[in-house]
Amino acid sequence: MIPLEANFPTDFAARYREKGYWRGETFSALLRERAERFGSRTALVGGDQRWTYADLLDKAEVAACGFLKLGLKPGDRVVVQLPNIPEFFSVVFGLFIARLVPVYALPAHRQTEIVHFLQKSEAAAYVTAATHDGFDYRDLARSIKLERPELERVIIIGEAQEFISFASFERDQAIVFEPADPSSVAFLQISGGSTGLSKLIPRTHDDYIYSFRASAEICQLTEESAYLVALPAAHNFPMSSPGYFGVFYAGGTVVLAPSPSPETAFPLIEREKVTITGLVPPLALLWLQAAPSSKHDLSSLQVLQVGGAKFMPESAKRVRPTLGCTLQQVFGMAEGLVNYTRLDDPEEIIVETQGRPISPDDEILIVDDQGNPVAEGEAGNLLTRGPYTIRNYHNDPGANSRSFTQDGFYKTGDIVKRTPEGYLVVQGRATDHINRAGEKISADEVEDHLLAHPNVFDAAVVSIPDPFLGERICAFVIPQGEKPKGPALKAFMRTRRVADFKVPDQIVFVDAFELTAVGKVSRKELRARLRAQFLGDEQLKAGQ
Ligand code: OOB
Repeated sequence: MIPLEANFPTDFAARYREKGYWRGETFSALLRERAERFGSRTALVGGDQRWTYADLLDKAEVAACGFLKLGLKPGDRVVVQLPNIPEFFSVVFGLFIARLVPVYALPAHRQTEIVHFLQKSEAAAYVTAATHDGFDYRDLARSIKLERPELERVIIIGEAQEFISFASFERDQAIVFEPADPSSVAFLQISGGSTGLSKLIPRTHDDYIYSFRASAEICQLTEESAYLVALPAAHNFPMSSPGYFGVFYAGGTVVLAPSPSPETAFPLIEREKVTITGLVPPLALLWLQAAPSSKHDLSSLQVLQVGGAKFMPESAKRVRPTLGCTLQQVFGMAEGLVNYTRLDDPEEIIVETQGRPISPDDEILIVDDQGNPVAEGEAGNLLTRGPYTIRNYHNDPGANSRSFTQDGFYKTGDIVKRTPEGYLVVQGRATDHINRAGEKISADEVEDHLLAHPNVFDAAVVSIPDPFLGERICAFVIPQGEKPKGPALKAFMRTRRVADFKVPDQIVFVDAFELTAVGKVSRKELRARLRAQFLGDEQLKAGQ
């Protein structure tokens, strides 16, 4: 098995410890300590369940015993694909206690993505729910097993059918839990996937706990805080910015929303007196639209965080007057670096910028395409290095050489500029992915699927600005033989067993891609040209 490595150089690691960022805390020790300190306080509310901190520890220990009794060994990786249900937390903390390594998949992922995660991480087990949102994950598990018969352990929350039932896990007094090494990799997060399939991001106890401990402080969380998990729990934003881990750190309450829609979220905010939540921009727009006529009392909400994609100043301005709370912009990435506007910043900074880094030791470089620093205030490529930013992806030498500089800076792919106060303003990005409502979709990956269709000669996938989603996926397709219909191509994408959010929103058929005089054009240039052509061509736009 390929070892999990974080690769922080020893001098950096020593400095991060010396400065008190890395304190040798681990997830399991944290939960134990919190259960002792806050035992009877409510940790978690989800569906009709309310768990205290003591309940959460108890259930996580039972889960840990169950996983170990299946023959899993410390260090084994386990793909976890669960919706926002309380068991997400008993599973994840159970894995931490057993020193197993969660690999987080989103509920929207399908066979192609899950198989990729299983393979890349060499996972020994897969945990999922029986059904969610009208989808049967047991059917998914069955077809995954056909493709990967070596996947022996499939654990189901709910009616397990032929699989292993999570409900059958029992405590075993004979099992002794060994403490984890705080500098070891605690879990694998998935990248947005700017080129090809998602990469796996190794995060250590030390680095990740620092990021949410400091985030909890920036967001002024206390035991009285109630955080609504409106986004999928597996995503880095609700996980740690400050997210539910930040709330557990502070001893507050985590409230799970099965859906982020105002109809579901607003009653929960009223009932549980939610104080803070995080949304992607399209959801924030929906909430802004729904709030004025809502009969629910949203007055407990103190902070609305918005991040994952650019929140435009005109929308940002509306948050305080409409919802009566403070907006906090969050510009982060699963690879590490997270920026926040601070709660007491002037309104102009809150509205116009995407915040500044968590840590004084987050190093920020803004460089031109040759790697030279741009003049202060100019836009350039954002590179970063710091106490909670990874130095490498797991099991991916190609991505590692592309995404990191020689001296260990992560190339974010984002184009930013920095204000004189040190706040970042996101201007765009250098890579060709599509940021669709906060979901990052690789243009390469979608093109590859389209090219598998017998009547597709070539395809170029680009992002098109969208008033609601921020960006939508547009595929330019050159047909061959019988020209397929747009809906048929979309249906074909679905047969490729990928997450639905990767299916192009729009398909434009063209006869050819314009070539340069030498007859050669990079995909990047081609996409840029098609995009410009689309945006300038009223006929193309009207034809959709
Ligand atoms: C968050 O994480 P990822 O890994 O899904 O995506 C990271 C990318 C960034 O590199 C940037 O391109 C984009 O998402 N992004 C933003 C943004 N926040 C993220 N672009 C413009 N404005 C923003 N506020 O999306 C994520 C992770 C932790 C906290 C928040 C978001």
